[in-house]
Amino acid sequence: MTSDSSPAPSRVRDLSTVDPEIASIVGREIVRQNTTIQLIASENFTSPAVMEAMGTVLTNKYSEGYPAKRYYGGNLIVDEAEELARSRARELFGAEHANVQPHAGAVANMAVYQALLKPGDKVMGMRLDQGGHLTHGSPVNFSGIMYDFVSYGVDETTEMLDYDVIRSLAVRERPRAIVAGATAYPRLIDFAAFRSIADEIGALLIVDAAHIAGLVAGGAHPTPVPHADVVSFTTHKTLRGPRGAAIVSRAEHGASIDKAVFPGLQGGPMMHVIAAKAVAFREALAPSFRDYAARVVTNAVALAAALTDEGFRIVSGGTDNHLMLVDLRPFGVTGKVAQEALDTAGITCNKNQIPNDPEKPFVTSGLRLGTAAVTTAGMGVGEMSEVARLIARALRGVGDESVRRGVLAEVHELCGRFTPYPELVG
Ligand code: DSN
Repeated sequence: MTSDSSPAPSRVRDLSTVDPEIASIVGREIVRQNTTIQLIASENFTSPAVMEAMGTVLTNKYSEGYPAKRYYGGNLIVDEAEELARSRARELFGAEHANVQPHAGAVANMAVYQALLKPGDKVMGMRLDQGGHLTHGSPVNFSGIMYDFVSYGVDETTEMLDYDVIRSLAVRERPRAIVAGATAYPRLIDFAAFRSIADEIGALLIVDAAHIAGLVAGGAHPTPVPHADVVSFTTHKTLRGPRGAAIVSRAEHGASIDKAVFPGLQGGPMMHVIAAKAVAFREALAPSFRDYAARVVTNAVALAAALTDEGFRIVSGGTDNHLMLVDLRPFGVTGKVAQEALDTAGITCNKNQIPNDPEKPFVTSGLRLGTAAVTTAGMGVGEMSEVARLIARALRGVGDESVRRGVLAEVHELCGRFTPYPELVG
């Protein structure tokens, strides 16, 4: 209830007046992102333009259906936003069809499976504890419950995909589809090899490019699009867009993908987010994005090398993409302890199982580090050495308050030089 003398809440423009608690949370999160180092491999700093598109009246519109085929009126204007997003996605990835409505990567994968498979079909995917994803057949996920997944992993010695072993498994199991893609695999994925394996057994090839979508768009990772039947990806990781997902595919799968997303799984699309996806695709089509994608990889290679110099073991000996897996066992700390120690020292990352990890998923022996966000913030190869030194110092001094404070002070100084949102204050 509002009194006659005060404006209705919807007319008050200032969040801090309408909801001081949420305003305070937003303000403190701005400070956290501006003053600490973000190394979570699936995160990035999206642009002010993308965020502006998300905070618009497009959030008010109900648009079930697709452009020119909506269930409600009043959609002619937002249709233009979805058309722009679809055509830019097709152009960016050289794809025949695009669906930009999935709210998240997991929903995108669910839609892909629903479009191409029947419950109970056999599918091959990468094991979660070897670098895959929950939706690639984990027994606790819908994918493992609804479909008969068989899993491949990495070679025990090289810690890389062995395409001969994957081929043998595929020939033996004869899945209806093969899922290629990962959330914690630091090497290039050979999509042509996956296509040839799929062709040998008449299987579909589904690529989950969530992590590498920005690298693919920027030419820093070989594209899966010509090889795959369908490619799903999230828009907020290396692609640097709003939180959400999209699916690109061959034209022949377009109608069934669209039907699976809506009405199969989702209701109304988020038109404000779709508009923001269109902005992100436009940004990724700009020549400067190619430079960004290349720098993400150069920084990852530099960070992995600097961490090796500090005494860490890097899984598979290095990285070709935006991320690396750090084996912490030489330092005698678990992933859980390391994540918490680094968090309190101003370095944000996530614990992650390494291949054949003796520790449980909530403890782990490793960390996953990515360079997409720090590269957006402007850091380069020199700063990667500084970051590696700070990580090593923090983890050599776990439990030592003076070490923690010293690292945090240096983190603040570094982030003062590379602030992602200097125009935003908390
Ligand atoms: N949570 C994502 C990641 O961090 O890779 C995967 O869904």
